[in-house]
Amino acid sequence: MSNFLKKAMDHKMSRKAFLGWSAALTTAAVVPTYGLTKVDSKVAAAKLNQEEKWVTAACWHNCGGRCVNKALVVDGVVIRQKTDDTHEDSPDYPQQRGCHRGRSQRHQVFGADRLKYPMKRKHWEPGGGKKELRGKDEWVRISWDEALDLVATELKRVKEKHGNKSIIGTSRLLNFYGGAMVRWGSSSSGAWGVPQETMTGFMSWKGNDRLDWRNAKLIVMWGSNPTRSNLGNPSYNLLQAKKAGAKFIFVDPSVSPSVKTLADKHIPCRPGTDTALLLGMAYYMIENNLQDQDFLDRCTVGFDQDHMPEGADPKENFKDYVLGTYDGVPKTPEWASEICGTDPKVIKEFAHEIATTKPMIFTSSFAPARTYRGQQFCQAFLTVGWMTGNVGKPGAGVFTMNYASKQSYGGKTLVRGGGTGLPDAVNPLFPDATYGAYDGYRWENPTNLEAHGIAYCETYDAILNGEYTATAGRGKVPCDIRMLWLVRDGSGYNYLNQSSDINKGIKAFRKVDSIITNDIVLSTISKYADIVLPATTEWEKEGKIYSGNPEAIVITQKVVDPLFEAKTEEWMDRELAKRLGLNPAEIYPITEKQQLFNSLAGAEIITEDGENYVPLVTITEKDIKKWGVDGKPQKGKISLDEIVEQGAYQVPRSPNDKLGEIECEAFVKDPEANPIPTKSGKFEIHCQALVEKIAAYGLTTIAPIAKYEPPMDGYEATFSDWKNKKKGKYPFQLVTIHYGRRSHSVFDNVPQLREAYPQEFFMNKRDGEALGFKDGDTVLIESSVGKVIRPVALTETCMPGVVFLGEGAWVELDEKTGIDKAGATNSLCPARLSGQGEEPWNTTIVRVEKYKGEPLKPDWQWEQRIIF
Ligand SMILES: Nc1nc2c(c(=O)[nH]1)N[C@H]1C(S)=C(S)[C@@H](COP(=O)(O)OP(=O)(O)OC[C@H]3O[C@@H](n4cnc5c(=O)[nH]c(N)nc54)[C@H](O)[C@@H]3O)O[C@H]1N2
Ligand SMILES: Nc1nc2c(c(=O)[nH]1)N[C@H]1C(S)=C(S)[C@@H](COP(=O)(O)OP(=O)(O)OC[C@H]3O[C@@H](n4cnc5c(=O)[nH]c(N)nc54)[C@H](O)[C@@H]3O)O[C@H]1N2
Ligand SMILES: [Mo]
Repeated sequence: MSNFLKKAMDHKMSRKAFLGWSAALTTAAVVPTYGLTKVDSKVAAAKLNQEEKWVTAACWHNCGGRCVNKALVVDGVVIRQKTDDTHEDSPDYPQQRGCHRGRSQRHQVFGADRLKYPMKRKHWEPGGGKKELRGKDEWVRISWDEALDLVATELKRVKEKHGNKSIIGTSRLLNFYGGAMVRWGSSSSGAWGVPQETMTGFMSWKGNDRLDWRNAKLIVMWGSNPTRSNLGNPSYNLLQAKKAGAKFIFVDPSVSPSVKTLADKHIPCRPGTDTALLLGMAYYMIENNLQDQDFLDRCTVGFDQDHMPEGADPKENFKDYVLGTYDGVPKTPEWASEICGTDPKVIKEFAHEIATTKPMIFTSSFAPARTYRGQQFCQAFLTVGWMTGNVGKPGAGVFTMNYASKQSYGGKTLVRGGGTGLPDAVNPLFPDATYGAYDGYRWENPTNLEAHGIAYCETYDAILNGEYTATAGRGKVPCDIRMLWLVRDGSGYNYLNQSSDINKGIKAFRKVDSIITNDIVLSTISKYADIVLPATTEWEKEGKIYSGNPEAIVITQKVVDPLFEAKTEEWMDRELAKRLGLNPAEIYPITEKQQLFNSLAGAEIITEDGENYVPLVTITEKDIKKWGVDGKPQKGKISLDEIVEQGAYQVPRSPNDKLGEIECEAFVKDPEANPIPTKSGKFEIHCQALVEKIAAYGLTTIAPIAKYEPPMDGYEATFSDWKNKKKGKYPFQLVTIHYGRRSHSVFDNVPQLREAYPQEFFMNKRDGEALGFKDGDTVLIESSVGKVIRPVALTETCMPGVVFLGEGAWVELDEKTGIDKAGATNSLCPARLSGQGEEPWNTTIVRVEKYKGEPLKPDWQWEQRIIF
């Protein structure tokens, strides 16, 4: 056994863990995997002689990767994991290999801290019951019947007494039961959604096809860290572009792992100040007449006064704003430098380089847009990108990467799964949000007067104070939230751990009558809930088709039978439906098996000429009979048995194939003949639709062109006296990165991953030393809303004045001191209302000092949350 594993195992032998473990051995038919590492190796060897089978096992969490994960099952026990070996690996046709998290999946599925039984908070009773004990009450094991009866009765009571609007939640079942209030906003892509949609006309904007990235001479990656947050193939694909000759420039407040592996140049920029940097670059380009004027004139509106969209004030053009013609403030590189911290010489060189190197890919991730009034960054980024004319051509592109795994892909979807056949279930209280819409991307039409929802950052205040901001000019509206329905239906929750201001969140959680969750572990939301229903993981369910990048789909299989008393969400919904007087067959008219079959039957692959889609899977009468489903035989490229056995289908690529695509090529060649779906038919540097849509949300306003306005809690706010540069109460800017240990909060409980990625607080060495810190010291980090302690890692990789903490650690709050020792970033980030409801995490300010209490023990040595 490796030292690493040994260490990771040791602490599991704590008494509590051991007890949980023996319980598992006696009550479960299935022996959790990691137990085998404790078992004599001869036993394992003997097991190997039994029937063994590799199955494709889901890796279902929200990192975006969707890599191939395989589990070796012997006698119902998973004894090993591996990743994609369905074909030889090559840069053109790479394997879909999983990461350290995917390969730790079995430690999660079979962890000693898996939820085993339905349970109830000891003092909860319908309507409340010592609500202040949420998060610290005892848990009582209850039967499924009792749990379902309690949940159904309470749901009925709340609906009848207070109405559907007193429930916040999204689930298929609720949609059939009158619906519920939705939380809306943007937790993931920050402010990107609306600017992208209104300025480019497309809800989602892709880059050119992956293989075309190798034609780029320069690739700018603005605020993105693919080596950490796009596991799977993106970094590998980017490396191919580098090998083919592309130069990489990263703009980031840290020398991230991606900077170390890919960058030729690193441009430091303070968080939330990117707009200033971009404006400084625009100034240099305009001053030296380096912008692609032909492209701007033909394909955009709003750059200068001669090319304004209809009805706009000519004075509101971008060029004159940059030059300071009307406001008297030229946005020179020197002006920018004071704000963003980048040397003016570096700004000029960078601007020169992007303006003169063609073709260039100019791409950004989401992090810089997860800032207060983040729209301004998106506006400035697109505008400066368009000033270089790098659109619609090989090796070029100006775009945000649309979710992690798509980074480095772009182009057409080459293979895709079909629908499950489950009919849509519309939430009557929020008709725009269909069932299954992912929480993190909810920016539906804000002018819909029938939509009843609360912005993420206003939810806790709404619960505590009884009013919220309704969109479309409805202003403040009273509300009386009684129930939180955190019963998962395929998406995350964005509560407590994952949404701004955990401390306020806990207060809000302690106000409502009841909180119901289903979960696989006692995650933060479940810890503070009343009734927790144990759910099967995806390893214990009928398979599904997963897609990540556009070239491959993964077809998973059931790996093991449900552990302990875990049940599927669908089973729970059906059982609850019966108790609520609903018809389960109406909610789920088809079985899970049929749903998988439908997605396989509906799977499509692109034709070799890249023009059409044809069925992927061949299905025979015999298959239909064997599966016991409804269906029709069809002809495809691969048999049903084969695709399930293979577990993945990937379209082979070669540089000469016809499957590539240059995004927006036709438009750029002839914009008049091929207008894009914006109001003007062109890219809108000046965009009235953006102004109006943001105004409709009713939170903050935005100018029609990119302007820098100091964000709330940005760099400027770290000073008490900006002019004399005197620092204030919270002198540091905090960035909350996506971290290697986890996919958000998921996997944070896995000790092996805890050890591999300690939850350190990163800070510039000189900053730390000035405060008297030594590397590894436990430090106290404090914001206006909370306190955290963590070991400090002093490093040259952080920009001075900027500190970093990985988001997603499971909060461990000591209520006496108000200190969270786990280092959950949302213990520190205040909830603020901005633009389209984007959570402005990366504009947060903090102070740091030496912690006077006991130094922290490494968290992989902490006790796990084992209940029964
Ligand atoms: N390991 C892991 N991977 C993940 C996830 C995960 O939880 N864990 N989550 C997935 C999901 S859902 C998403 S949305 C994506 C998120 O992907 P990203 O948004 O790309 O990830 P982050 O780590 O937040 O930030 C990327 C880089 O931006 C820099 N940055 C932060 N703020 C600013 C800023 O204001 N300006 C500039 N110029 N740079 C800034 C950070 O230092 C970091 O190096 O990741 C996905 N991948
Ligand atoms: N400060 C800060 N906060 C952030 C971010 C940031 O950059 N900074 N990033 C944000 C981003 S980009 C995103 S996308 C959100 C994500 O926010 P969430 O979607 O809330 O995060 P997850 O941790 O993925 O939540 C998944 C939940 O589902 C449960 N779960 C996992 N598997 C199963 C299962 O099989 N069945 C059931 N029933 N439950 C399961 C887990 O225990 C967990 O409670 O976080 C956001 N939060
Ligand atoms: Mo996300």
